[in-house]
Amino acid sequence: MALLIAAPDRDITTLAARVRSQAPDIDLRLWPETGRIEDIDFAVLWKHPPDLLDQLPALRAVSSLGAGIEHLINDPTLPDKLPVGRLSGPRLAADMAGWLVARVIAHWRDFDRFNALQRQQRWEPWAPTRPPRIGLLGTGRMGRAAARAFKALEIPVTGYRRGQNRGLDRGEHDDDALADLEIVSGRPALIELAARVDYLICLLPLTPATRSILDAELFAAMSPGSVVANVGRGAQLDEDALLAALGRGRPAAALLDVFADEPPAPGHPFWGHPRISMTPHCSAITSDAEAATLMIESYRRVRSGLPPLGAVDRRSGY
Ligand code: OXD
Repeated sequence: MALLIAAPDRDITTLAARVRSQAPDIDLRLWPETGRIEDIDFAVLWKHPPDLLDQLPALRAVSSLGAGIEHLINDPTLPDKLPVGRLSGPRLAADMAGWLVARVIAHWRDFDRFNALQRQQRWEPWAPTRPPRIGLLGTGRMGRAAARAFKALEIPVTGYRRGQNRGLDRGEHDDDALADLEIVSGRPALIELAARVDYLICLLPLTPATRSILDAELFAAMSPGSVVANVGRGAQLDEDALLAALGRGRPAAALLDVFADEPPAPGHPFWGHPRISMTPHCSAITSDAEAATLMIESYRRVRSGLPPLGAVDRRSGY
């Protein structure tokens, strides 16, 4: 029995050292040094090589090293019934909530303007007369952490989730802080939500149904002065539609952490756009400490016959 980590684009040295010191009993293998391949019964993957899963005959489950699982779900060699999990803990969700609160408040309170005024030695107090209204696309762990953080600041939040039935809201009911969170579903409700909020934030998982969800129709519904933020996946944003919509002032600005191509190509219009604020896909990054603990727990669960942590519903793709 062995645990494999394969994350070719990441330095996993510290992560591996943590797993080894926290769980010396685990036979940890680091791709490409897989050792005897038949031993590997659990693999934690991030942008893994395309032919890897085919070579692992004894897998009982796999997990994403992060919150997003589309790199696994979209792998045509992923066996149909193989359980898929994700490593997404409270630290990751708190970091995401922190990014969103910081970005929204900095924009709403217009700190850029105060920075400019300071340089001009001008003293011009101003504060908004009401808190911003937030529309939060995605009510999973990340969405709930963000909603909780905004709620602590008395900032009204409405959640959106795609379907009525299940999904990212597992565990929601034991969360008293969110018991009264208004949640809407369905495309018409999403358009209506876009029209009545100041900040429309996307932290949905990427599935066929959420691809290009931030599109021209949605932007046309947004009110002048409003802002769109995307921390989900770049493919959820129709970039051309955003550029056209910003030209019309609806939305008036975009706060983006994820992009269709990362990094966007040199000369991409987003780089120098005066109303787009970019960060390089770092709103929340799984820390080695959290990943090691979750990975060990997930592996122990799988070994005792339970689903991996953050088990994904393969049919809905999240
Ligand atoms: C993730 C990410 O999915 O970093 O964890 O985007």
